[in-house]
Amino acid sequence: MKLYYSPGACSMAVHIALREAGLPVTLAKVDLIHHKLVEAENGSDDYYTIHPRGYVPLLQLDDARATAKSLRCCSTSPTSFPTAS
Ligand SMILES: N[C@@H](CCC(=O)N[C@@H](CS)C(=O)NCC(=O)O)C(=O)O
Repeated sequence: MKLYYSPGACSMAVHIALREAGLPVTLAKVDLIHHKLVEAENGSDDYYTIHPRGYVPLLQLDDARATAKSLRCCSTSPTSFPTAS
């Protein structure tokens, strides 16, 4: 799974919860001032193409399901996430 995060933002709680749970996670850092990915993906650094509101956290599972709700990321099993749309 991949966590889009920004240092000092509320994504930190999700990051801590995932680490505490021992779940494997890839991190993608987001510049929240400019809503840009620090490392471009698929040739683009525009974070709005990944999250239309430009918010973190965004947790993507390997099957493309995702959630952008911190509480859901922390309290719900990743296997029950809704399908991203
Ligand atoms: N409802 C979201 C809130 C997400 C949120 O407000 N994230 C803030 C950082 S703590 C953000 O990404 N702000 C970017 C912006 O306002 O452009 C959640 O449950 O985590």
